[in-house]
Amino acid sequence: MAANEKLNPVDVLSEIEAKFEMFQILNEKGEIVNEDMDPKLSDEELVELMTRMVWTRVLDERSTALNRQGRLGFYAPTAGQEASQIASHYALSKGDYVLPGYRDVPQLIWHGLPLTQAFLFSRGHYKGNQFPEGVNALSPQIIIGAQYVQTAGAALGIKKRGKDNVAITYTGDGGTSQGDFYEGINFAGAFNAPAIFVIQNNNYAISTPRELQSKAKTLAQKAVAAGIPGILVDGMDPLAVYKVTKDARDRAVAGEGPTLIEALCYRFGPHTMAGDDPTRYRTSDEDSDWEKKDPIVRFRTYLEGKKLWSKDKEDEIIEQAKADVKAAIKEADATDKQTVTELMDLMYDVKPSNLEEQYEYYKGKESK
Ligand SMILES: Cc1ncc(C[n+]2csc(CCOP(=O)(O)OP(=O)(O)O)c2C)c(N)n1
Repeated sequence: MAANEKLNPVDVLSEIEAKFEMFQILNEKGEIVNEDMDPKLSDEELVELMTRMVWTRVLDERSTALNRQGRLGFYAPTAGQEASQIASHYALSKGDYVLPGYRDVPQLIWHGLPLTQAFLFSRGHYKGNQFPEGVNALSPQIIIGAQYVQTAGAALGIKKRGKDNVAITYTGDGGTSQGDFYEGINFAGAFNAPAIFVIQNNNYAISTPRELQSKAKTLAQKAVAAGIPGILVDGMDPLAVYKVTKDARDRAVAGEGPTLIEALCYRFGPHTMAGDDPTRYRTSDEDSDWEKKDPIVRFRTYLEGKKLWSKDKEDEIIEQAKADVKAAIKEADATDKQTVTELMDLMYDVKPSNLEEQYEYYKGKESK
């Protein structure tokens, strides 16, 4: 630019926005379109990743049905988001810390949370929040965006302890409109903390379309203001999601700080099972356009082409997942009901005096 030429902020913005193109490796037809960036997972790893995605799709179908039968409580469907959720998690190590949103129960399960406990969480039972030792994770966050601030803190803790781990968190597109989102990425950037911030942009915050959430052309570009790398990825492409998360993890562990990942995806089902009807705000054309991008369909095509996958293999996983769900719900049913006094005992070391009376009241009722 000539010295006397005025800097034009409109041009600066356009230049920045144009740089955020969607990164893809495996296209809708199951073809590799970006050979140079292929993470080159081994055959075994590819099969394991597909197995986890198929298993998770069955879990979603079964959880939705269990909710309709009144056997589960809160449930946020996950079908369509398997690449964003499972492939990003697959790039992590066991010692990493997962701070999920309410839709991210699958990542918790693959991080080691027993399925029975996930079901108890859904039922609002406190045992669903008592994670086993070694499962480095928090319970799913219900307050939109709050997990972004917690993740900055968790990542700083990892750094101070000199551990070779990261803290990863997930939010939706709606979550990026919250103050906590900006505070989290800014703080992690300022402290060069080993954090990975994933936005699962499924195009809707309940019924509010993504376009109404922000004037920003991409959500990934919000990283620029925090001075951290941001990348827009095809969230229906398991190889691309794996690759960008793995790279982000490598950078974080090498002391190079946090990354913001925007994964473009779609939820095939309703927002939650609490009465949302997506036909009121999405068209069937939009649904079918996204169904063509299904991460499981394209990954299946790719693996079948490599002779790594078959219908028999998939049926085996489906049956296994159904059996796992059946066993876990049976165990959840057999768990003792929680009592009010138990909740109070867990909550307080020394109970406030105004609760003593209530405590004694419930203790009397429970012993009857
Ligand atoms: C601070 C806060 N405000 C409002 C809500 C109510 N609420 C629950 S889900 C949701 C939409 C979130 O959308 P998004 O972040 O895109 O995530 P998605 O559900 O699509 O995964 C809202 C507004 C909440 N839980 N927390």
